[in-house]
Amino acid sequence: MRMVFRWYGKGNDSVTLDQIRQIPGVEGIVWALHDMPAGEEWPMEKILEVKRQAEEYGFNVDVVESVNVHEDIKLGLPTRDKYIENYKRTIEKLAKVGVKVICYNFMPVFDWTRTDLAKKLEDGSTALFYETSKVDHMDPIDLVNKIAKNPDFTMPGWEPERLSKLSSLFEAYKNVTEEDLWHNLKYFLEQIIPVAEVNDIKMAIHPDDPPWSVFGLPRIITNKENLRRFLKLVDSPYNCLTLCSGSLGANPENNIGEMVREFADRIAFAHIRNVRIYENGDFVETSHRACDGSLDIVDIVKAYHENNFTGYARPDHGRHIWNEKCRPGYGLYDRALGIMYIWGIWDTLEKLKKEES
Ligand code: DNO
Repeated sequence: MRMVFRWYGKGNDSVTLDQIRQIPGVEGIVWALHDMPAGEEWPMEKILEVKRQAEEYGFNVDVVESVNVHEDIKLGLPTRDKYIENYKRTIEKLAKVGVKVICYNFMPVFDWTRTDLAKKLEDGSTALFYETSKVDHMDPIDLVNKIAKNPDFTMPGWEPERLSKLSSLFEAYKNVTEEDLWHNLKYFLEQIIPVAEVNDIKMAIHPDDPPWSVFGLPRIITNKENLRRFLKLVDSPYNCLTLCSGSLGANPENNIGEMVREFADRIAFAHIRNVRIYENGDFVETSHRACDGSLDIVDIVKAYHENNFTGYARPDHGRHIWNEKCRPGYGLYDRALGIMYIWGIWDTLEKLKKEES
């Protein structure tokens, strides 16, 4: 397992490379050009600049998260081809600086969805929270109008500057079914994966977070059957998964250890974090420790270990602790604690394995 840590870039992250360097066993940063709009070709100078910054601290830049997919590709519009061409050019450029894995997602309109970015936990820390009834009973267009009138009432990802785009996007997706989305994803993969193969870059799709339809939008990367279907769309060792325990794990029917065991050779990137699921389906992000949440993180790490996982892993989100001011879910402290928990499990398993042999 090769440990990496997400870093949003100089001036864009409260965490510094100097700090990340002091977390045991982190060999690379997970990065992206966050100011590049989806669909555009990434400029080489900017790519090289991140590489230079990372290498100054001894980090590799093997993992990019994410090269975002333009909505026209997900919608299957005729304009998609030019965005797919740009995507291919970006893959080629990233290969030139040694990138090995590109994480992306195929969620319509929104990436991850939460209703509260700072839910207070019993111990005084705060964490990302999802309230099912709030999302289920919401008419998105109604909400768009409501926010336009009262900017104090908002949701993560619904910032006023996105509002105008939101209503037209909801309109565009009105008749798009899950099967349409599968179809559009296959079209995208059939073009992208051959380029990834030639350039030795694994394309690792991130599951939908949460793994069910939100606001009536279709979502398909949600459970074991669908992961199987996804991997067969283009059956190549370069068509891979980012197996995110916290995203898939928000549905108690998803057994993450089982998924790791089934898909191990196609997992290029592991996101490891815990969530506590309540009886009504709400969930909150917790510390990584197994007993703090609903996911058996020990079994998940064990599943990777059993499979001699040599891919990349990151601690994913953390709580906000010790009064840290940071990007939601992306503080230094709790993610560093998460890494030490993962290493604790991993090193113990390594030692037992050596003693047994
Ligand atoms: C959340 C992340 C996601 C992920 C994208 C991948 O913190 O795991 O935003 O980066 O879904 O494209």
